[in-house]
Amino acid sequence: MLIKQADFVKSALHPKDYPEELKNMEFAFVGRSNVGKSSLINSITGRKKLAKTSKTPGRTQLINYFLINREIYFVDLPGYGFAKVSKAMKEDWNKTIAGYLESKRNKMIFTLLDIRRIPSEDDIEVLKWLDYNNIKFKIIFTKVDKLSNNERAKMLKEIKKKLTFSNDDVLFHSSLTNYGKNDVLDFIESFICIEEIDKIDKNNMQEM
Ligand SMILES: Nc1nc2c(ncn2[C@@H]2O[C@H](COP(=O)(O)OP(=O)(O)O)[C@@H](O)[C@H]2O)c(=O)[nH]1
Ligand SMILES: [Mg+2]
Repeated sequence: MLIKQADFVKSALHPKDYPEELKNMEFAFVGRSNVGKSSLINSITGRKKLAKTSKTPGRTQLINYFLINREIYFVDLPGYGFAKVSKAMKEDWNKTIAGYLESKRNKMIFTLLDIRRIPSEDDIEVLKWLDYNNIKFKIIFTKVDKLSNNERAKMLKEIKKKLTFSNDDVLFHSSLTNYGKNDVLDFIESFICIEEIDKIDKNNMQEM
């Protein structure tokens, strides 16, 4: 997929404030604060300042909607698991994230994991919850520029002690070098195509 257009649409806190759903499904980015959600959105859209990134974790507290090629939304969610905020603030953010995940939006969730870290309890909880609730998701390992191939293989081995997956089923990305950018874009494109075919199938079934 070639991204020709990417525009900020709006920030929202509650489902009632989300923009009206488009014909196509939307793609949301979830993960711990600082894992690289906003940077990933900027990398794949080729727009350096579209989503606000920050060295200080926990800056994005709202859900940010971006319209891509006038046909799909990218959704930048607040990060979870940032230790240095009050318990009340943490609860508010978790509510915002859960509100989105539990919403009936037609969505695909990218769950971002830092390749240098063992997944946290929060990460595992989110992945289990998505799986249990049959919500489509795809793991993207971020910041792969920070490790050599050797180190990456070692980390993956460690991470697999906590999480079951095959290397072919996950994506790897670096916002610094744009490594893996096309893999993410191809995945999104193929997903939109599958959705289209599903819709055609459903329509045909109704006509039969
Ligand atoms: N080296 C490197 N740094 C990254 C990468 N992605 C994000 N960062 C840095 O990590 C920090 C947090 O990124 P951000 O996108 O704001 O994370 P978010 O909180 O998940 O949205 C920023 O300082 C980014 O520059 C990456 O792929 N490689
Ligand atoms: Mg962010």
